[in-house]
Amino acid sequence: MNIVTGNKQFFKEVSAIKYEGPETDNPLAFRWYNAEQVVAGKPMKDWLRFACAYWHSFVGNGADPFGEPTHLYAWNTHTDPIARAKEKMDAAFEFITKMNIPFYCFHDVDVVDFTNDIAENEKRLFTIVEYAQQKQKDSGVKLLWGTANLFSHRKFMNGAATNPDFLVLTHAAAQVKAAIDATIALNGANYVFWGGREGYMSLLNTNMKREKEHLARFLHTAKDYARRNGFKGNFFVEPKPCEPTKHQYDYDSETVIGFLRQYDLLNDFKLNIEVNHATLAGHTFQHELQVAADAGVLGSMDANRGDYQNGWDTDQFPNNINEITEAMLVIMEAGGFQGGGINFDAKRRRNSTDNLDLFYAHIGGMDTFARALVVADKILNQSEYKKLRTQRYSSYDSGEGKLFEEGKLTLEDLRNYAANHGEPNVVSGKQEYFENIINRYI
Ligand code: XLS
Ligand code: NI
Ligand code: NI
Repeated sequence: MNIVTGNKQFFKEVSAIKYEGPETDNPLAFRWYNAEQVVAGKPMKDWLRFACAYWHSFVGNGADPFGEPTHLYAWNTHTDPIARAKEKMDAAFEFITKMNIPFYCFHDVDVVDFTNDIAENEKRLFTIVEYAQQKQKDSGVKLLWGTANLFSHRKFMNGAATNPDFLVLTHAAAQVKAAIDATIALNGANYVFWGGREGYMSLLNTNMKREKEHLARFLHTAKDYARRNGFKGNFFVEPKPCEPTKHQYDYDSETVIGFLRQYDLLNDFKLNIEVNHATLAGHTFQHELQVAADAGVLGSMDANRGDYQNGWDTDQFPNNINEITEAMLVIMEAGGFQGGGINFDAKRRRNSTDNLDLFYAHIGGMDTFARALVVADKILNQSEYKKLRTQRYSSYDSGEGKLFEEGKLTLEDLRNYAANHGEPNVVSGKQEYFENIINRYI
């Protein structure tokens, strides 16, 4: 990867972040992420496929409902929107290349400000897409996915594809069309739909059936357009149960898979699973990944973590090695992501105001995943983990258990088997033993 800067350098105090190993004292180095190191037959960079999220790292300004921005970006000073967008992209590619992050992700409005004029927005987006094409070429950085922001503008307050007003739906379509065009022009690997406002605040004013049908029709229409225009990548739906709406239609992995199946979208759509969305849905992250993997739709993930003491999407950088190790077990057993990677949908805290904090945040996140990858590989290949789990189900591997799995036994057969074999033994699930295996390899 080549470091790419603009005329100005925004992160002068930092040069390339390199792997120095677990013993290093350098806080601006990787202890675990060694891009070319081979783990289970693949270099780390190919397992992990890290991406930087444009919106958190170069747009989000630290403002919260109680206070004004605290991240005062040096790349946010121009009054001309295109000049400002270009400086922001200079900063983004400087950071991404210094971090050795191979991919990035963006919403349309992250890369350039939009107006209320559709043609003007398309023009602006294409100006900055051309700029990005050059940056990608110079650096080797690629687009993991593009998306459209269908939740910030006030016109989307009652939904985008699920809005009761058809005109609003068409405005959403205009944005999605341009964002798909941008993704294709930038050779993006995937395209994401996160339905931030696709849900309801009150069922009293909502025709849920009709709204969900509109959402499905919208996804089909967008997918057909992209395919007609040569897009070969995956579409991802990103589940989240609530926030900003009270109830979102893409609640969790199971719900989204059911929806995609019902509306015949499973050939083109997979899932993008986010850690903090899983926990908001009352699941562990591992659960959401496993559900997707079992259905063959583990597309990609948004990496972050929540806060156990509150119920918001706090989007903190990941640092929980146990949680991420358990996640990597699922991802490795699934053979990796289908087309996606690990996008840091995470933001530094409001009071982490130094440029260096952006580096520390990503270094910590990347090292957590790299370490978890190494640990998970050992657990899968050196420990009893897989064997013990398989053994729990061994009664289905032969005899009547096997016949049951094959659908060859009636309810009477099962009753007779029970009557002939007496009371089942008490068999331990060994949960603590399994938990100890994880910690032993960390
Ligand atoms: C918000 C979502 C959002 C998507 C992209 O909670 O995570 O950031 O990833 O629209
Ligand atoms: Ni996300
Ligand atoms: Ni989120």
